[in-house]
Amino acid sequence: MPAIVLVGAQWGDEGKGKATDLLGDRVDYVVKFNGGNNAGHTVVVDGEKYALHLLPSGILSPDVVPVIGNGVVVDIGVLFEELDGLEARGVDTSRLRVSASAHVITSYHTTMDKVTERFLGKRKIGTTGRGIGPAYADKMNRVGIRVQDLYDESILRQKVEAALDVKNQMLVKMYNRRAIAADEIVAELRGYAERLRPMVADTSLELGEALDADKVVLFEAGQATLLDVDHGTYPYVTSSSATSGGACTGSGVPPTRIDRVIAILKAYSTRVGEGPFPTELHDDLGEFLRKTGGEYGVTTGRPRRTGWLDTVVGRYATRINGTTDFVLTKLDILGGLEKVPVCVAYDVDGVRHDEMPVNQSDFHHAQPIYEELDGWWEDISECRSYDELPENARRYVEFVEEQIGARVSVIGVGPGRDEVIVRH
Ligand code: 2SA
Ligand code: GDP
Ligand code: MG
Repeated sequence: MPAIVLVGAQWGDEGKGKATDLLGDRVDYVVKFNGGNNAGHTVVVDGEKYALHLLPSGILSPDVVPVIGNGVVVDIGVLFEELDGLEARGVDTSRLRVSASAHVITSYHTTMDKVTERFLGKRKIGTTGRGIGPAYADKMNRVGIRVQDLYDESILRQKVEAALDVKNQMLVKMYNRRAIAADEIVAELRGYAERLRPMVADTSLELGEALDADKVVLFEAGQATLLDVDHGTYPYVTSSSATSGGACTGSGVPPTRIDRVIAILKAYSTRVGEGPFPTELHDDLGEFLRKTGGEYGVTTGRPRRTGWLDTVVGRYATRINGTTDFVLTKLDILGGLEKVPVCVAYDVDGVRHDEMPVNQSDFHHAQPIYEELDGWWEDISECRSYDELPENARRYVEFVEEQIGARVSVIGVGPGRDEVIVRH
């Protein structure tokens, strides 16, 4: 299994970081291919908790080469902070590779992100404020700055001036803010160049060579299927390709080399930021899931919206990603409930939908149709084999498999590295 893609099936925070870390022993490269420091992955190793934002989770495994692919947007100041933080805790970060073609997030992107959200008011997206959308907008507008541009001051200056042209007019005329000086940005970026230099690489070439040599490469998505710019709940999405197809465009490794796609599905649903969420709970049960599941943003600390599992979303994640198997995380959190509702379809203005409605307005009106499964009281965090799970927990897993049309090969029963059940 040389090339594996790992994606989030819902709205993020399914436990992708832990799943990547789990595979760590059998993997040679871990590649981040989309997003930037908007991601928040929590990995617990030997009781120590690590929160990663920009770095691929593979950075914690000593034999893994972590790679930041061309599809990522890199805030280099944040990258250095994150590297320093890990080094201070004894993690060797020297293996990191950063694509020369990855785009850079500068301070004008974070400024634009925050200003735009404020300007949108009630129509805001609820972004993480990390400059992600504006950096991808510049990339598409062909006024982005790439990592390789840092090494030629005159090219860098021309590109920064081009990028600031329209933005400064907007900042001054529309938002009543001061213009940003190109000199400041050039100085900041040039200040990063030498420390970054040894990490910069043609990562597409290195990954191609690694696959030729039968190395195992894991592509780790940031965010998730319903936050994908094409396949998510647009416009309430992030600005990158978070589904499995993004692994190819975001790394320069072609689809013909991908062997397996693992989607991470949380046993219930959460979402941060704005946008439709059919199974959202606004009651004590929602609070129960948030408290018991520790559902607060890893990057921003925002409380996450919570709700029951939505298998229409799971089915969609199977189709869009070509999922070969699922990791079902946080099953332990559902313990102690009399009944566990699972959404199996939607009612949209009196019409049943078994698949995700293609029309945005329909999805905004979707009312969940639930099937109620019997709950379990036992603490399952000590279970390490499928047979040890209470019967009703097993029934839950099998019901989910039936609904999403794919196998659940791993079940999470706690945050720790070893708190999993691997099914054979
Ligand atoms: P952005 O900043 O432009 O990517 O925001 C656009 C939408 O994407 C959502 N988004 C996320 N959703 C879940 N988790 C994310 N990572 C962090 C975490 C989030 C945090 O792991 O907890 O700490 O708040 C993430 N990143 C982006 C975002 O909420 C917007 O809806
Ligand atoms: P990611 O963005 O998908 O990597 O997920 P986050 O790290 O943002 O959120 C997942 C949270 O759930 C983290 O705090 C993990 O430590 C935790 N977690 C992962 N798997 C499990 C599990 O099976 N059970 C429990 N209780 N916690 C888990
Ligand atoms: Mg997260």
